[in-house]
Amino acid sequence: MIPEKFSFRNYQPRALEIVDTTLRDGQQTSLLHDHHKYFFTRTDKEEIVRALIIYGVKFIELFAPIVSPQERDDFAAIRDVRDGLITQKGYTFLLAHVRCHPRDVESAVEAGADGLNFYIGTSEQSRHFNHGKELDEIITNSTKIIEEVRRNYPHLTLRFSGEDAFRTRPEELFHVYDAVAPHVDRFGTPDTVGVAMPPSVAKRVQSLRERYPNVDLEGHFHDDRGFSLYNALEAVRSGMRFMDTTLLGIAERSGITSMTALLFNLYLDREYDKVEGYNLRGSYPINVLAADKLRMLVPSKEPVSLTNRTHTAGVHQNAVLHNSSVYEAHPFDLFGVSESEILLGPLSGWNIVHYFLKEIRYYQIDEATAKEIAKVFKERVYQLSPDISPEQVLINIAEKEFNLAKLELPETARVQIVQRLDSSTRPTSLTAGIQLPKAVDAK
Ligand code: HCA
Repeated sequence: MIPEKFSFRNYQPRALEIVDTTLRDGQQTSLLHDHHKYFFTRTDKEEIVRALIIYGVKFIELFAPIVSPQERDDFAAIRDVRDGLITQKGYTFLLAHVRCHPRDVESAVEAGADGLNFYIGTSEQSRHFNHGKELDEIITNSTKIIEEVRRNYPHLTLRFSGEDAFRTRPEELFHVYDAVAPHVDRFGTPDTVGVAMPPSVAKRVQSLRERYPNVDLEGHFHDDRGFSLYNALEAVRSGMRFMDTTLLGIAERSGITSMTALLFNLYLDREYDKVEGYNLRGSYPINVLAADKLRMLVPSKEPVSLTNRTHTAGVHQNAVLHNSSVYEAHPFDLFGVSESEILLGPLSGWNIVHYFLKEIRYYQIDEATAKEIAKVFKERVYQLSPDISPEQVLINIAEKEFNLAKLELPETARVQIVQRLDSSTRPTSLTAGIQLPKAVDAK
C-alpha cells in the first residue's frame, strides 16, 4: 500500500504532466522487430525508467502485469528503481494500462500500481469489430468496475479513455464519459489511428473542458498522418494538462508524440510554465539512450538530434564554420545537443577541404592547393566504399599526390582545435575539442 503522503490526492499536477508510455505503447513499435530486438530487456527498462525519472517525468505507463509473466516481474523491478530515486527526485507514479476487466485490475493492484489507465473502444469500428459491445454495455461494465475500484482503492489515480475517441461521435463519447466522470481523475481522448487535425483537437479539448471542468484531460496522438506533434501542441495550448509521449515517439505503427520534440517546441513557443520541472539539457542524452536500446541512431526526423547540427553541403559547411546560426536557428545546446558535425563527402567544397587538412590534420596547405585537392577529391570520393572513409581518401590525395607535409604543433595547441569533422577519428570524449560557434538563441 502506498503511503498517504505519496497518494495522487496529495500531488499538485504541474502545468504539463508528461505521461511516458515508452514501455507500454513504445514497446508496441515495429522497430523492435525491424531491428531484431523484439522486446526491451529488464535492464533496458530499468535504465529507461531511471533516465525518465531523472529527466523529471512523474507519470510512467506500463503494461498491466497480466500481459505476461515477464511484464509482471519487470513491473516489480521498475518499482524498485522508482523507490530508489524517491529521496533524490520525489515520487513518480507508475500507471498500469488496463482493460475494464477485473483480472487486469487485480494484477495491477497486486503489482503496486499507483494508478490505472482504463481504456475501451468507443468508436463504431471498435464496437463492431473489436470487443462487440454496444454503448450501454460499455457504460454498465466500465462504471461498475471503475466505481468499485474507486471505492476499494481510493489512493489510486484513475483515468478512463474511450479508445478511438476521434472516430467516436461526440454525443456518444459524452454519453459514456457522463457516466464515468464521477469516478475518475482524468479522461483520455486518444487519437488511436491518427485521424485528428489541430482544429478538431482544439474543439474536442474545449468541449471536454467545458463539460467536465473537474476532470483533467490526457492526450494520446498517433502519427499516421504526421500530425502527432502538432496535435499535442494544440491540445496543450487548449488546456490539456496530461500528455502521453514516448522517447523518440516510438509506439504502434508510426508512433505517437515524441517527448523531447514536444518540450522543445513548447520552449521555442515560450510556454515556459509547461516545461518547468523537466531537465531539458537531458533531452538529447535520453534520445540517444532510447535509440541505443533500439539499436539505431536518433532518427533524423527527431527535432532534438545531432542531425539538426550536421552539415554536408559545401555552402552550408563554409557558412557554419563562420557562424552556425546561418543554418542552425534553434538553441539545441539547451536540449543537450552540444556538438556540431560537418561530414566530408561528395558535396563538400574547397573551404572545408582546406579547413580539414589544415586545422584538423595539421598539413601545411594554402588555399590554392586546397582548391586543386578539392577538384581531385570530388572525382575520387564517388568511388567510396565502406572500407575507406572520405577522410582517408582526402588524406591519401594530400599525401600521395600533393606531397603535403605536416606542421609540427605542440600537443597543447592541438587539443583545442578538433571538432567532429573527421568521423573516423572522433575524439573519445564527447566534449573533447572545440565546437563550432553556438547557435544564437532564436527568441
Ligand atoms: C492501445 C491503444 C491506445 C490506447 C490509448 C489510451 C490508443 O494500444 O491499446 O489508453 O488512452 O492509441 O488508443 O494506445
